[in-house]
Amino acid sequence: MPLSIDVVSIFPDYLAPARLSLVGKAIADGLVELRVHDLRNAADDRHRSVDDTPYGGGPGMVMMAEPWGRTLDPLVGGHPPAVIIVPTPSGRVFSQRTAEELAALPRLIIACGRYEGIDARVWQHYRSAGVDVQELSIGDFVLAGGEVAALVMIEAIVRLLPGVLGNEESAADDSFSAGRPSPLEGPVFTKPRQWRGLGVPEVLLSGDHGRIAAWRGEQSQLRTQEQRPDLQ
Ligand code: JBK
Repeated sequence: MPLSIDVVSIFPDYLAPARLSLVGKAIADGLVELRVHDLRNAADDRHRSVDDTPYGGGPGMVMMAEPWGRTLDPLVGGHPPAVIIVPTPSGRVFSQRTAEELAALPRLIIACGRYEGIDARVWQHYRSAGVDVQELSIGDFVLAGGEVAALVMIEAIVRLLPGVLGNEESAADDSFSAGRPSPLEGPVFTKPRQWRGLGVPEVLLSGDHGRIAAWRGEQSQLRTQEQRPDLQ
């Protein structure tokens, strides 16, 4: 069965890049079904409003519960049960482990809000109805909305699905893969052997797969120490 992904956004065109490249190929190959829904179709006034001022005051607008409820009800209803993912800077940090867990599920709904967020009762409601709602952040920085974070998560998840990567580019060696001794990949080189006076580390030309693996392990460790001492 293909992985089913429903994305809800007020900017459905923001998800267009998901039809390109690796994720686009996975869709074309029938490994992923991607549907994008315009939240404004569930608005109930002439202006198609989906937000209002925050209770308690303060800057910005908050997305109203009703359009979200109307849009999510028919998506949440199906079988097998869907998990709702909410990209938000106040969520748990999305990691390679999260991508691996989500890639094992059959149905994902990604709810893209604007920065000030969605009325919290929407998630209260679906959680009390038994839905797994996961608020996830792609990092400690501020975006204009959840759409780009949704694209990031979709790409990280879809490339892990069986049949998406060729044997050549297996996900096992990637940075952050479980099972790597150090989490970051080291430097890589390709032809030509000399470029602007710079050569390639001799070991990579040796054909000695044991020495090459050992060298890559050392480089991975150095790289991690240098760039991400927090991971050591
Ligand atoms: C951020 O997933 N995020 O990290 C995210 C989602 C929506 C808005 C944001 O500012 N950081």
